[in-house]
Amino acid sequence: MRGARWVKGWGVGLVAALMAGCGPLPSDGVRVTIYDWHYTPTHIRVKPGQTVWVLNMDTAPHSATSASDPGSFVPGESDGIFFDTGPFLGEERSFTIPEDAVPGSKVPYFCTVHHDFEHGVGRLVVE
Ligand SMILES: [Cu+2]
Repeated sequence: MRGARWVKGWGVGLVAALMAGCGPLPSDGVRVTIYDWHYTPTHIRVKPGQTVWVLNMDTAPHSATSASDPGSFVPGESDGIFFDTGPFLGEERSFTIPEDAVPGSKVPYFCTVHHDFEHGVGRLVVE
């Protein structure tokens, strides 16, 4: 019984940690949370050199992958920027915007596992 209680307590702690976004966000970072099959927020604004942290709180693996065209659902480069977290579950992954990214660059991103199913298309804009 004591062991079961400990496991339950650990589970609540894990959920609390996930709800908090796995700890403090670095001051130079931006976070996208995937929950209920949606990117939140859907549109993010980033500065050159900034790190984007992607936290998957769903029960299915997802990715955040750049595409050259918002309708293609094929990994690709847009305005010289490419990123791909790869499919992942139960953790947080990150990518960094190049220091020489041109302000005004627009990068659509999507999930390589599910394409547009439920997710919609995320949009990243360089400030
Ligand atoms: Cu997905």
